[in-house]
Amino acid sequence: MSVQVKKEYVTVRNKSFIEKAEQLKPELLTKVVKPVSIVNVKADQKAIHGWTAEYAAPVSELSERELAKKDSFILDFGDHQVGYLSMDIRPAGSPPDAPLKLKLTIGEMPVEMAEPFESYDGWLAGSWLQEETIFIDVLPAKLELPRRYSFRYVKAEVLETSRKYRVVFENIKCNSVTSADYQAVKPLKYVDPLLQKMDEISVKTLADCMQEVFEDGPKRDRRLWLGDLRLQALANYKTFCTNDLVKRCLYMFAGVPDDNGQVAANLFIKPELIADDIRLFDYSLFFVSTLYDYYEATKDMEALIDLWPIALRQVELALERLDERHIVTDSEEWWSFIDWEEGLNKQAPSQAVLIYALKQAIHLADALNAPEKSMLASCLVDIVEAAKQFLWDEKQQFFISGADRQVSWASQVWMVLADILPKEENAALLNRLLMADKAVGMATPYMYHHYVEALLLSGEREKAIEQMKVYWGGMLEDGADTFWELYDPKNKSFSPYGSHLINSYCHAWSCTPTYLIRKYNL
Ligand code: RAM
Repeated sequence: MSVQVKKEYVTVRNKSFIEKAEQLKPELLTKVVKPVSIVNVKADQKAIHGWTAEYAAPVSELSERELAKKDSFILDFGDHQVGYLSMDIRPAGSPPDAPLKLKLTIGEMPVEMAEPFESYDGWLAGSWLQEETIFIDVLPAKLELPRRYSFRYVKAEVLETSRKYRVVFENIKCNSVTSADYQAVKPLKYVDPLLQKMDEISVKTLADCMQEVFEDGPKRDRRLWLGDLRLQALANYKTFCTNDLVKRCLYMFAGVPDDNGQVAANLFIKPELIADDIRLFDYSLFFVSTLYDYYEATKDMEALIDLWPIALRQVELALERLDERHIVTDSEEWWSFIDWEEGLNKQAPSQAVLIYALKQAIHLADALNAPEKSMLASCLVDIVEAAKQFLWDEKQQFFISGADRQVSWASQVWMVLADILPKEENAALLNRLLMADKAVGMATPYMYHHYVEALLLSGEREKAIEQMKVYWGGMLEDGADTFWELYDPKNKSFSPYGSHLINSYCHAWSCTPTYLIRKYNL
């Protein structure tokens, strides 16, 4: 699967929105973190990706180790870090008569320490893999790496010294950065230790993704995606309450729409605010959802007045995609995200996302007393009716999607979230889904989040908790320090990008257990 970008978009820059976003730029909080031990990474069939990190020696031993050519060590920082690495390197033996050639490999998971990055053959740029080859002419030296890394492990390999000198590494540390303030998070009062742990790791995942914007993943893609932002914002309202960061991100999307008024699916922040040339049907609509959730959390009327026209425009554009039956038009290219599940048809889940966002738009229009409210309400009736008439298969008792009448988890889950059937029917639909052997499945924590929330909204609380324990609990059992971008309990090396090496192991859209636990008092 790959992303094809066909169209060139003209960005319209709204200076006042961009300026507002700039004024809301957060201060980054820093903390010095030191490694906790030297480890060996060993092959282990039972471990995730077949590799495990094992304690080898205390870090203090490093200052006694003189490393020559081909020597190496791996450090474990004990937990996931996002920040800047530095270390002191001094020579031992004769005066250094040649430069030191040093290779550093920085990774979130043991597998990144074990499998050479040269073996990577996926379709995303291999430059996301974190490594450095450094030449140092003058020793002793203080090495301060300029790039920000996302990691738990650091491998140092001495590629060249000379026969006459060796090197000693000392004072290795990470200056970790985040815009999240842990002081603001209320401790949980729950007794279930697994839910407690899940909450903790979700909060850590969110914090590590909170930088100058809500990044999707601090290792990759390090940028602002609307679909991820929506879930991060929900988790944020229950934890850090850094509501201005959500506001900043909303103004950023609103600051650089295209000349048709559509917001981009994702933004680059540097060297200046740039809209990427990806448009996604569902992500654009999530501008409405994110604004709705922000307004519900803050009642910030000024922001709502500013941003409503952009939100409304996303709905109008989505409505333009409806056919004469009021059904969202399906197409081949990457037009709606929904999930990374291979072969997933996006039509029915996108229809449901439209219904979901349209309902929120109507609430916002109501809060604003906006004249568009009645137009939106009458569209909603047509679109819901159409979904029931054309996307419901009476015989199978499932929603179907696309010309091949595909039955998928995504379609059923999103139709439940769209809330077009009575609660008991939603619950029955989700229960039937559990028995359906041919339904197209789910690939990401992003989709699992929606599944769990659909269960909760249908009154299936115990099942929701059970699913969370299996899914996010499974990541914990597999050693997650922060929750991952991808996790398929049946195929743990799954990557939509062609290699598990490039997957992100601290990913925004995986941070929602804290939201689910705290919102629904699980
Ligand atoms: C991937 C990332 C990102 C997501 C997009 C659609 O690039 O995981 O978080 O929003 O896909």
